[in-house]
Amino acid sequence: MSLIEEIRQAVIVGDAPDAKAKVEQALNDNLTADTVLREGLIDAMREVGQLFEEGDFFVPEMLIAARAMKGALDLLKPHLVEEGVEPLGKVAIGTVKGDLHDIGKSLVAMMMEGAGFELVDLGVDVSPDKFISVIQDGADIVAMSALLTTTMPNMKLIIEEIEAAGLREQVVVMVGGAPVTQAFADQIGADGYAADASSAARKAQELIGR
Ligand code: B1M
Repeated sequence: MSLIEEIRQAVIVGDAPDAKAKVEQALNDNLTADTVLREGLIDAMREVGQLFEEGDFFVPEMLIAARAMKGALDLLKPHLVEEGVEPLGKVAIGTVKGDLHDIGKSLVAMMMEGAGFELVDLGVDVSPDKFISVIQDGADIVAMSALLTTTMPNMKLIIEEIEAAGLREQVVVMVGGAPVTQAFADQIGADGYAADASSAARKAQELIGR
């Protein structure tokens, strides 16, 4: 088995120490950080997403794999910067105002990071102002999560505030969360909706044209 394949397997099974050790070994063997990222980590997370969609993986397995990917990615980041590898785009993600649920949102963030995006996690109970300021700081995608039917309307409010600030044209807006549907996303004028973390990462790539 090649070293890249060993990295992929370590991430898929969620063995964080092994994933880190193998990434270190790959860098010592002069493999480029870009190769390790794309053929090792990103490809592993693509497979994890597929296993989740096919019902072979559940949320815990996906979380464990995403943590292994994150640990390995932290190790890789300085090398990626050195090599001048550009992320696919910058995603600002947060759970909307009034809502404290963050497990699904964090999973979406990890899958998007695994897909090659730079992530700014705004946390929970995020006000429209915070979303606006992160767009002004260059976010390409605003990703909003809501788990309560009572906080879903805040997604519409945030889109309206983005419009009022004259920033709507320069950002892609994605929404999701258990009570959110494609019909709701269309109704409030979001650009994209995804039902789960793995399709959210794919949708983000699609929306940004990669
Ligand atoms: Co809350 N809660 N909760 N809760 N909670 C729900 C959501 C609820 C459905 C439970 C129920 O009644 N059956 C219900 C909402 C009912 C409704 O609105 N119709 C509810 C309620 C009522 C409440 C409180 C009001 C309870 C109270 O205090 N009376 C309160 C509200 C607090 C607040 O937010 N202001 C509350 C509090 C809490 C806890 C703090 C105890 C805890 C949250 C802990 C935390 O997140 N750190 C909690 C939990 C754990 C849940 C349940 C049990 C599980 C949520 C979860 O983490 N799911 C939930 C019931 C349920 O969903 N079965 C419930 C796992 C997670 C991986 O899935 O978040 O759906 P999910 O994310 C998925 C997708 O939705 C999607 O991808 C993720 C991964 O595949 N996705 C996106 C999510 N965001 C996305 C964004 C995208 C795309 C996809 O693009 C941007």
